[in-house]
Amino acid sequence: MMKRLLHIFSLGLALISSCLAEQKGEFMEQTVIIFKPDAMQQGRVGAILQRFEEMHFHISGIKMVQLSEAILREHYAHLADKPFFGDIVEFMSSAPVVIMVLEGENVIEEVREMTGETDSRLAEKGTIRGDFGKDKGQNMIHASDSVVGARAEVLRFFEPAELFPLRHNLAD
Ligand code: IDP
Ligand code: MG
Repeated sequence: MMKRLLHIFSLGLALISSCLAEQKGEFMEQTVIIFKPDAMQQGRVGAILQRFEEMHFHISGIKMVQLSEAILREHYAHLADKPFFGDIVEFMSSAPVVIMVLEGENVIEEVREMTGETDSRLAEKGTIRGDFGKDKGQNMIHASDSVVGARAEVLRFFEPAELFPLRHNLAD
């Protein structure tokens, strides 16, 4: 219990300090992308990554991992009361995934636009989910949906040593 409280407290502190750093212009906006098991199995990682590179977003971290049920329960905590919660956790832990941090001006919103609706069947053609996804569960990628959400996700999935951010100084 005490350990969990300390963990939440340190996460909060890190969140506040990194948001302040961003406000001061020391960091560019970041977002977290997870190439879900369907993207991995259908060989879509390259095609999707190419879209991000064509937007000139900077890759500040990228790795392949097998996500644990514990980290997925935390990541999808906002859906814990939904009947499909167990299915997402099971699907996302069914195979290793590629996870990355992308950086760029307005990257969170732009990537969400490129990603399309949660339900791939409703996502517009030209979006990642519209072009490659199957349905609501198998929708190719996760992408952060807000600055605060992205910060928490960067801290959740990456160690500082795994990140190579483009520091930008407004005075340069
Ligand atoms: P998002 O990925 O578009 O941000 P969220 O509402 O945050 O959507 O949901 C997270 C993930 O949970 C979705 O990407 C999808 O894989 C899964 N999910 C959401 N709603 C449903 C549903 O109604 N059925 C099955 N899976 C769902
Ligand atoms: Mg979401």
